[in-house]
Amino acid sequence: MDIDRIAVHDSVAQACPLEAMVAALQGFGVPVEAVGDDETFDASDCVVTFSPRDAFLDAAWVHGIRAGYDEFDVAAYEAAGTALTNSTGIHGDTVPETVVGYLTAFARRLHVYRDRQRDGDWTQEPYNEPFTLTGEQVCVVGLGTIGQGVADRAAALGLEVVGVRRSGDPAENVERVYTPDELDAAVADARFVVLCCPLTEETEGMVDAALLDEMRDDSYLVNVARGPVVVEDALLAALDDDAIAGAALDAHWEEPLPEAHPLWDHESVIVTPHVAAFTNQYHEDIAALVRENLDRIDRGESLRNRVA
Ligand code: NDP
Ligand code: 7N6
Repeated sequence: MDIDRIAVHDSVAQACPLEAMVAALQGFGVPVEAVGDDETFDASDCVVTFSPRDAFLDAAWVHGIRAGYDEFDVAAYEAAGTALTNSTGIHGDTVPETVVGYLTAFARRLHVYRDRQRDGDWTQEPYNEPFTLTGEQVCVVGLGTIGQGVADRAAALGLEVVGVRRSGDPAENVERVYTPDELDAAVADARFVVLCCPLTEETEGMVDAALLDEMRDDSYLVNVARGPVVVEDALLAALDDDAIAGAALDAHWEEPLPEAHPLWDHESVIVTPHVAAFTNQYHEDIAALVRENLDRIDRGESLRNRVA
């Protein structure tokens, strides 16, 4: 593969300023330019993008600036012979730090006090509501870059950590690793269930009414994965029926979450607008991945994070 141009698609603006991304990709010995939807591509192009476009299939290599690549048609990339790489590996601090924020808010009731602050309301939570993270159990579903980061931080805070992944292989700071067919058992004792897995045919709808029913009624669901991993109606029903205590949702079924969506008004729900990974260094993190792969191309090596 010979790369003569890095074309930065304007959809990257969904994660970082377009100009910052273009600037961060300079100096790698390949011309860089910002492009929009009217651009055409050829077999000497590398496209750096947030979202897929059919025209990218004409490029040599497409780099998605997200870890999740569920919106890309992997089979079409394979058929076209266009390399597709993703950005797994750069979210090991950002997303886990956000998850620690959710867990701490729920345990220490910070989200409730923030709501009351708007009304100058001094009301204190009932005696039995606040608890400490220490000694509670968290179940981390997906033990990759993000899941491991969550597990490490949770263990440091004194939580007992269990996890789920297909391989079932042990993971650092995780006391028991379950496989997806044991998901019921994995969530049963957890005060927090944190979804850190990709959206795939296997994980779509994984958190359904039956699984929510297996969860403790004082437990919290955290979704930093993708909205459709959770069955929307089942979650809304579980929240309305107090079958679980609350949820923190960064990933949603429709984004932006519609203005009239009932989740906005749930006191026990923290809604964030798909920002768990946001950082003012995102352009640098992506540039480092692209640079590594340009170097690999020069050395005739296979691409890191290649998914097609
Ligand atoms: P990784 O590829 O590093 O990790 C994914 C993990 O999920 C692996 O441990 C994998 O292990 C596991 N997994 C795959 N299938 C299943 C399954 N059926 N059940 C349980 N575990 C499974 O990805 P990242 O940690 O970088 O990102 C994970 C996902 O998080 C992304 O795909 C994306 O959707 C989402 N994400 C969201 C962000 C946000 O802003 N909210 C930011 C970044 C990512 P194994 O192969 O053994 O199953
Ligand atoms: C944008 C991150 C991912 O999959 O959903 C996230 O990486 C988007 C900052």
